[in-house]
Amino acid sequence: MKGDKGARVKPLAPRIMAKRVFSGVQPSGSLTIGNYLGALRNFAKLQHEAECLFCVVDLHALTVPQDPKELHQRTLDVARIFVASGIDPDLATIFVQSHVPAHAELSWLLECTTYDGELRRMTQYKEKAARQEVVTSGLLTYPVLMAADILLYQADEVPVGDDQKQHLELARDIAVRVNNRFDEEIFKVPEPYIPPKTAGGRIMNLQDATEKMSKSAENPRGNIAILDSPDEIRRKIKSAVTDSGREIYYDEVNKPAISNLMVIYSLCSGQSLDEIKSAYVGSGYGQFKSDLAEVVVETLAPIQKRFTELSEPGVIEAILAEGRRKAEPLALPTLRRFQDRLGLLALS
Ligand code: AQP
Repeated sequence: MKGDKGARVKPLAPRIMAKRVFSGVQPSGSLTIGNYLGALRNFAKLQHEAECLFCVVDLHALTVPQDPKELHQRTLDVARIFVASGIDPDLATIFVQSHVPAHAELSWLLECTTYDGELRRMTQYKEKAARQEVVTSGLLTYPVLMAADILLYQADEVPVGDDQKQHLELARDIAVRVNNRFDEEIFKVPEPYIPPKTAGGRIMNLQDATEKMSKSAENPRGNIAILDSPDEIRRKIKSAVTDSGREIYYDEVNKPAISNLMVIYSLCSGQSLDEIKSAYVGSGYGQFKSDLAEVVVETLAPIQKRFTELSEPGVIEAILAEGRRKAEPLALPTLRRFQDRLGLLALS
């Protein structure tokens, strides 16, 4: 990325890539190491082998109450974290969902082909609805907006964490339903790319290893935020729950908390789970946790440094403006074709 203060990002000639990848992140809280290990890290790798669109899905964040000022700031911050995590705006398209109105338009059209029962079954809806005093219809229909995000770009592949698996299956079902109805490939049926748990597909909460680490969690002690200071990271890892015994080995069923910490250690250090197990034979949890904290601090330090550099006014805004310029022309032909097949009147 070449981005001096306020500089416009130089448009490059389009690269010819065999596949197109789309993924999004909600600006609904401070991004966690779960978002990084489960999603962002993979985005940075994929940009070298596919045409990638990475989106700050701000409309999704509105499904639960948001403070407008915070939402505004977080939208910029998520885009900064994309770039700070290694996504290069010269290689990938980075943009904000609400900047391309076709997402919301297609979402409505797809809602009219999705069944109420399909949405009410969604695990994430049930979990999030249970935590809200008032449940908006947006929380229920959110997976349709996610389907629109993906189908609009004819994405071949969608890299996500394990928690999004069910939503992706719905996006595939919707695509197949529409294609069958019109006997034509209106939408490409996307393939999920979900890393296994040991490769970061589901990083768990440090205070409760049965819960996914989540950026909007009520208790921030269970999360490591990408922007946490080194001391916060050390404190949170020190107070992370552990399992009975003192041995360190991977066993998701009997040692879920230690297994989760080992996965974080492994992904941050590049060491295998077996190497970590051997390194800590007989040493107990204390030493392991204190080393883990340093490994996490070291992993996040360059991202935090880059994030600060990107906070110069105008830098991220220029990247997002360029992203919208690249994304919208990719989205519109799909929307127009579907509108036409549905019988909506176009005026020339
Ligand atoms: N704990 C996690 N482990 C692995 N991957 C994760 N992801 C989220 N949490 C974990 C992946 O990060 C990407 C962006 O997520 P999102 O912003 O679309 O929302 P989410 O999946 O609902 O993530 P959060 O952090 O739990 O957000 P909130 O608290 O707002 O609901 C996705 O690919 C996701 O799978």
